[in-house]
Amino acid sequence: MGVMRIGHASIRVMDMAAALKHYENVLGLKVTMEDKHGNVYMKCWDEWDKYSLILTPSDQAGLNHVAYKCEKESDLDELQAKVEAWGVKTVMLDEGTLPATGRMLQFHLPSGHEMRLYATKEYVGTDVGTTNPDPWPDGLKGAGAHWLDHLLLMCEMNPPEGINTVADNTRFMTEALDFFLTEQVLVGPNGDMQAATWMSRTTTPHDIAFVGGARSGLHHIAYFLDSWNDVLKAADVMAKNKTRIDVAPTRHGITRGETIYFFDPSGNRNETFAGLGYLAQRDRPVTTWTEDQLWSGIFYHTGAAVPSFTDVYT
Ligand code: M3P
Ligand code: FE
Repeated sequence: MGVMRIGHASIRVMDMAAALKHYENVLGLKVTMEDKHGNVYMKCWDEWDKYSLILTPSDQAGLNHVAYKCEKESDLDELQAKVEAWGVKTVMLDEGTLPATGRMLQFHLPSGHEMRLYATKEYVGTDVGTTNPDPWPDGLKGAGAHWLDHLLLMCEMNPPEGINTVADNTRFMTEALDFFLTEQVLVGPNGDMQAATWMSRTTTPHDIAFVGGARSGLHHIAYFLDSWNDVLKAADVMAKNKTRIDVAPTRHGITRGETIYFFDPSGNRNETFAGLGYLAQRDRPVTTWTEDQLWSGIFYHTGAAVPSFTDVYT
């Protein structure tokens, strides 16, 4: 009951043709639909709902909203009551507000990011079907990403002013949406201030993450790959396509993920992410990273600070 998983991200792009080339040729998504406003809807081969990415034409990059899929329509009513009781205003958007999608519960996280919950989206099936399926389809392009895995949101944090929307979001997601905490970075003189958190509703280390920054924004959207070998191959694809790589293949201490960070042509950061990390469970003890080991958590091998990684985002 409640939230099952990440459903889609709606992001702004400045050059639709360049964005399409990127998401098709580098990540391997396919276009499934376009609307009369010029928005383009895409999905990965291993996803079964109509879309997981909406590209909207704009003069600026960044996130419009992130949506999570609930199990049942009635979950939306129950969660609306819980979110409102927590003190966050909501709007129930009508079915069809987004094409091929049922009604959506819309609200803003304490950090200001727009989140939507929905329970119904048109089923189109994966590219291998459900009867005696092959392990992967023919004709995959680029990295051949399996699915949209998670988002990382930068959240306004200004401790002298008493502002920490990482902690606020984490409490909201726990209390109102029943996510559980898997990992956190604790900072400050008493080592008790949440500067970053990773949260789950599934059995993987994170379905969403929050990191403190000067302003709220989108740090990255991440796509799942099967293996470290696929991560290496994805980097080859990026080099061939002259993709702007931010961080070449390496491993996170946090989540144990195997990763590459790179940018779409508008400057939205993407990640390809492999490894299930560990079995995330509600009773698993929360992993804590201390301020002095923060960068080992982010880039395990070097442990070296890469300021542009946390300072540059849309
Ligand atoms: C991940 C991940 C930051 C850490 C990022 C970690 C931005 O993206 O998937 O575990 O500090
Ligand atoms: Fe990530």
